[in-house]
Amino acid sequence: MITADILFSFLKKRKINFFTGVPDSVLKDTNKILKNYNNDKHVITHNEGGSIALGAGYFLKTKKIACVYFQNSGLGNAINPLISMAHKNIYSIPMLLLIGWRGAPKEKKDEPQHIHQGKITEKMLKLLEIDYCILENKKDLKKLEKIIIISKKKQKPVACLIKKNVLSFNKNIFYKKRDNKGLKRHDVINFIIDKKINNLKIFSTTGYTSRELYQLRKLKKDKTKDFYNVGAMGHTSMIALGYALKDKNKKVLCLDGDGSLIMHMGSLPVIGENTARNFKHIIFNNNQHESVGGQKTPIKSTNFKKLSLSCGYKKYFFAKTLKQFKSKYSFFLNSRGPSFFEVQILPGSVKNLTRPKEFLKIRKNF
Ligand SMILES: Cc1ncc(C[n+]2csc(CCOP(=O)(O)OP(=O)(O)O)c2C)c(N)n1
Repeated sequence: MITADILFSFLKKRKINFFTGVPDSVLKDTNKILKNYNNDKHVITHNEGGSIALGAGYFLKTKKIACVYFQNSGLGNAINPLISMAHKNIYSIPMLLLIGWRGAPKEKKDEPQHIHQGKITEKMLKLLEIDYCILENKKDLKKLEKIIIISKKKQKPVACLIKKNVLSFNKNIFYKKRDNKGLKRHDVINFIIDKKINNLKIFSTTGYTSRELYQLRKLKKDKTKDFYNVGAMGHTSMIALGYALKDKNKKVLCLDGDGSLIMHMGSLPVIGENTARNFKHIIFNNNQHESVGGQKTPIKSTNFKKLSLSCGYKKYFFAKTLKQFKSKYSFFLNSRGPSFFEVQILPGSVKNLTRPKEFLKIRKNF
């Protein structure tokens, strides 16, 4: 184990004091430090490719290397700018990638969507010609030292892999106090389930949204089949659109999060242009990546009404209380879509949250 404080003071001594990335549960202990930095020192981006690019821009101006952090599931998003821009054959941009290693081989079993990615993470880094080290304890800082030197000398990206539970984590440090009175994601999901609308197909996004939907169905012994998009963060709406375009008799409901939505926000005009009347999009807006530690999403000035309507959605709805949601839900479902419903929620989830499993069975039954 190693604490985020030790890691950060180590990096600071090596003049690495600019951070950009996409939050990850493995690295969430770093948040207690990062949340105090302003955008001079820390920027949370929409996706991991964006973080690589931002780190490159930072280098162009400062000649200093950025620390780009993300979960290994985001390596796919990062690959394009790593290969075609930061690689030594092109602009040769040094940077340090701090990668949360879910599904690491020989570790305690992780969720299915992390297993293969975990297995191939080292191979992917090798293919990308990225030197890397594995950080497990304080002694490994020596290895980190070496790869930072390589990055500076050879002017190339290098990586440090960090497994689950290596960075110690204190939940109370940065979780906002739960406000039990406010609207929660599961209140809305609960209502949606209880409405038992026929011909409704639900697609849910990565993290707590899918887990809560799955759990609440189970608790209610409700056998309705949903599609839980546990991986492929940010792509739920496209999966739902593909289905909606081919089954106009069904209402297709995508349950999204604000972090997921902005990760691949380009999907909005695609949905708008391919006007699927039956497409209904709910975004649970809690202004944070709650599922991985509550880090802020960069959407403070985003106006989802203007955004969705300007992308071609036909209708926009808004609710911040369950009463408001209940009164608008039927209008939303029956509106001529694509329709967008922004639901402002507070953090807070169901106790002992389980996880969807048996994905092939889910696919078959869906
Ligand atoms: C490509 C990728 N990057 C990062 C993650 C880690 N991750 C899982 S859930 C999540 C947060 C999702 O945030 P949001 O959609 O706002 O939903 P909330 O957690 O607030 O319910 C993140 C960053 C991931 N699974 N995949």
